[in-house]
This record gives sequence, C-alpha cells and structure tokens, in this order.
Amino acid sequence: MGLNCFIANNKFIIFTARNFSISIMKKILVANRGEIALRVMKSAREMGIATVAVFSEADRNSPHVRYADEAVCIGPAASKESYLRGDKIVEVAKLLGVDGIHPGYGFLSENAAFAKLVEQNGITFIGPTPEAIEVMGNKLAAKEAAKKFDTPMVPGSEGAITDVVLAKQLSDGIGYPVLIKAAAGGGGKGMRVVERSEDLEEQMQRAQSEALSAFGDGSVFIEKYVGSPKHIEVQVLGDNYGNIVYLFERECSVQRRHQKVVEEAPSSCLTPEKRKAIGEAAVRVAQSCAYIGAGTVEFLVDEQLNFYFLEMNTRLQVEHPVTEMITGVDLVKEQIKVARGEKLSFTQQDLEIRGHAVEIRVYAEDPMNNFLPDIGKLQQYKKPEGPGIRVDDGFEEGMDIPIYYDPMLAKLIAYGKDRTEAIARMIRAIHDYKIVGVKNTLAFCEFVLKHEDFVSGKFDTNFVAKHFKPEYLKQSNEDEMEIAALLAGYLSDKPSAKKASSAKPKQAEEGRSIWAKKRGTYRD
Ligand code: MV4
Repeated sequence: MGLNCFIANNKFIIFTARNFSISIMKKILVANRGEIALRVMKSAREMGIATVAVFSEADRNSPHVRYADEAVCIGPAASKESYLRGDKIVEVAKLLGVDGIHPGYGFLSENAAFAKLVEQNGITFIGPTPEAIEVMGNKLAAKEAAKKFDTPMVPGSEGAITDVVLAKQLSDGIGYPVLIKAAAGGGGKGMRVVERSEDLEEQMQRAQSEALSAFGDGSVFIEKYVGSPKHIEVQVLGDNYGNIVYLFERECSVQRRHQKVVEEAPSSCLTPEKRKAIGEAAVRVAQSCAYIGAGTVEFLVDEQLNFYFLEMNTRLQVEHPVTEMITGVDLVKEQIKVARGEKLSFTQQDLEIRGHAVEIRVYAEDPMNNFLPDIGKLQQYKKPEGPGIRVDDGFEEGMDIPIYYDPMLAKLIAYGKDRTEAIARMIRAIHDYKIVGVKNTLAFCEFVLKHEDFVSGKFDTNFVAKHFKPEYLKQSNEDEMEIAALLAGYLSDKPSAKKASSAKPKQAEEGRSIWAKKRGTYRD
C-alpha cells in the first residue's frame, strides 16, 4: 500500500491508499445476472481469467450460469435475498478463492459498503474506491467536489437549502422556473419544477418530505430549470497512477420517464471543440474524486450548447457498447487491468472516434399499453446478425422471462462508418430480430429511429413525450400487414428476384491511433 500524489489544475491531490503493486487475477466473480454478467465473463475469458457466476433460484437455467466456469446459487428469486446479498456473495468468493469481484451495473455496483466489504476480505473490487462511490452517490457532495475543479454548473443553491425565505430569495434571483432536487436522489426521483415564486414554499415542503420518506434524507437543493436539455454523458477511465482519459460522449436524450431508449456515440450536436471541452470537464470531475476504473460523467446541454455537470455514475453503464464500438476499447478489459494495478496502456492522444454507433434497449414491455412489463416464455427468439451488428443479451429461446428483475431483454447495437449507415443497419437489424411470446419495444424503437427529428438530430429529453403516441404503432402494424398482404399477392403472381447486397466492412486503417494498437473486439 502507498500514497500517491499528483498535481492537476494547480491543486494538490492526495490519493487514498491503494495497492500499487500488480496483483494476480486468476478468478473473477460476477455479482450480477443477465446480459451484463455474460458481457463481463466474455472479457475475463479472453484474458485467461476463470469466472464464477452467482444466481438466484429464478435464474437456474440462465445463460450466465452455464457460461461461467463455476456457479453458485445464493438465494431465492427476490433481489434482496440474492443479488443484493453482499455478505453471501463475499462468502462465496472467499470459499472459491476468487481474486476479484465485478459488480456489473445496478444491484451492488454503486454500494460503497459492499466495495469496502470486498476489499476488507482481501478481494479486489473491480470498480472505483468506496470513497469515490460515496462522494458521487450524494448529488450535493458530488457538486461540491466538482466545483473545486472548475466544472460548469447550472446556477443554483450552494449545498442543501432548508430555509424557505432564503430559498425564495435565491430563486427570485435565479429566475423561474427553478427545479428542486433531492440530494440523495438520482434518475429524476424527487424532482419538482417550480414555475412561480408563490409556489415555492409548498413545493419545497413537499420535496423535502418526499425525499425523507424515499431516501431517508430530506435535504434538497435548487437549480435553474433547463427547459429542453440534451443529456450527454462522457465515458472516463482512470488508473491507480493518476492517469485519467475520456473516451468521448454518448448522447442519451431519447428516454422515457428516465429510462433510456436509444443511445448513440458520438453525439451529432457537438463540434470538435465542444467535444474536447466537455471531455476535459469530465476528466476534471473524475479527478475531483481521484477516480479509478470506468465511470461516466453526466451533463445537461442546453440549446446554445452550454453544458452543465449533473452527476457521476461510478459504474460500467448499460450503454457502454456504443463507446466500445467507436473507440475500439474493451471497457471491461480495461476495468480489470486497472483493478489489478496496471497503468492505462494508452493516452488521450491515442484515442479517436471511428464511425458511429447506436444502441437500442429491447424491453419486455408493451409500448401500446403504457409500457406495461410483460412476462412469459420466449417462444421464438432469433437475433439479427451481419455487418456492424452486435447483440448483448442474457436470454435464449424457450426461456421464461422472470418478473423479479429489470425487464430489459437485450441491447441491440449497430455500428456504421457514419450515423446514416448505423441507423440504416439498426432498422434492418430490428426487422431481422424475431421475438415471439413476449411483448417488446422493438417497434417503438423503430418509430424513434425513423422519426425526422431523430434523423436530423434535432431532439432533446422531451422527444418521446412530445412525439410518441401508441396509435402510431398500431398504424404501422396495420401498414405492415397491408404491405405483407400486397406482397403475398404479388409474390404469388411472380417469383421474387430479390438481390442480396453484401457491403463489405471497411478494414481498420493503420495509424498511430488506438485502432492500430488494439483490435476492436466487436467490430463487424
Ligand atoms: C435537470 C433538468 C433541467 N434542469 N436539471 C433528470 C435526471 C437527473 N439526473 C437530472 N435530471 C434533470 N435535471 C436542471 N437544472 C432536467 C432533467 C431531466 C432529464 C435529464 C437527463 C435525461 C433525461 C431527463 C428527463 C427529464 C428531466
């Protein structure tokens, strides 16, 4: 163990003590399920690392259990009794001689106490330090840390605000509308828009009591409300030696009630200058908590392209594949390498954007019925394939979709030389995807991808609320049936003479970029 210091922005940072020697990582336990458990185990296997799966009674027949070298049942279906049982997971890890635990996303991934417990038991937590998780887990602490590193913030209160009179003075000064947010919140929970000075007192009291009952912490803060923002996040990666790089941004504005629907990289609204500025701001946020591993810094971007720090996610994110596709970096591999004490093998100058990637999340939900989660048997399941297509999933044909967990069935990722090609490949892949037995969001995603405001890049976080109506899908279903009927008639008259197009994927050019050093694992 040792202390490490470095100078950034004329500020002297002292790292908390961490193990600076290269540690051996022969066996990794993945404290998760579904697609992300598989995703992590694939990279581990490529690195010659053995894998341990943990699973609940509902997941006995899951692919992640079969894929792992060893698998242990840790409890009943309910997450609280299985995937959230950090104590049991550490017990299993010790029993099986595990060197590192990867938490995936959700479940225990941003639980500082779990990260601490893992390390206290002599096992490497494949993620940031408990201190970084803790600071960024509290929105106010996160803002305070980031502010010291010259991070642009939405105008608002300094810290928690309890006094209504002060809150009113401040809000009158900022100008309405303002937004009241819970310090312990996140993902949009406990937010309240206040349109007029007269409404402030009532809304603030409501926000405080809501926050108290939801998070056990009633502190709130106030920000100017940005009306039509884009949600842009930056992927960062830090090592134990003070090196932090950014792997560009992901555009995540297309979301429905704080659930992301379509993500892409890069964002089509940024200029190279803005991209550099937002990337460097993200690195400073990561520096503010001496970040180690893969993390994501979220920003709000307004219509004038001003960007403001929102929060930092101290985990690997669902949408990480789009970043992998455009940079050629395997983020899970880098997480493992950093966790075992290696220096980052590339610098900021080595990184560049190649092409464009789009991801859609396929949920087992019914978009025609207010996105009601659907469960049942996957009677037919056939994935799309072909140039530029990647599917990260955790289910197979014949499997039951359990009710206990997140309804995400799969992530479909399309890569192309540019945005137009990526979108065209995505629409083709949606058509080639066959999911029978469970209602899903494929048609909804197709609606988004074909919408002129999505195609032109003129969209913000209001896109779905503004444009989507369930009737549109009914209409398109009818259209498709009509087309199918017409086609059937046509085909019965004349035999089809369909030509298959076979566009060859472009070979990666040699250069000084990271593409020359590493092969993009998932490209084509
Ligand atoms: C905002 C905002 C407008 N103004 N803050 C929602 C989730 C949480 N992380 C922060 N969020 C927002 N904060 C100010 N000052 C609008 C949102 C917001 C939003 C942000 C990102 C993605 C989708 C969103 C949907 C609605 C509102």
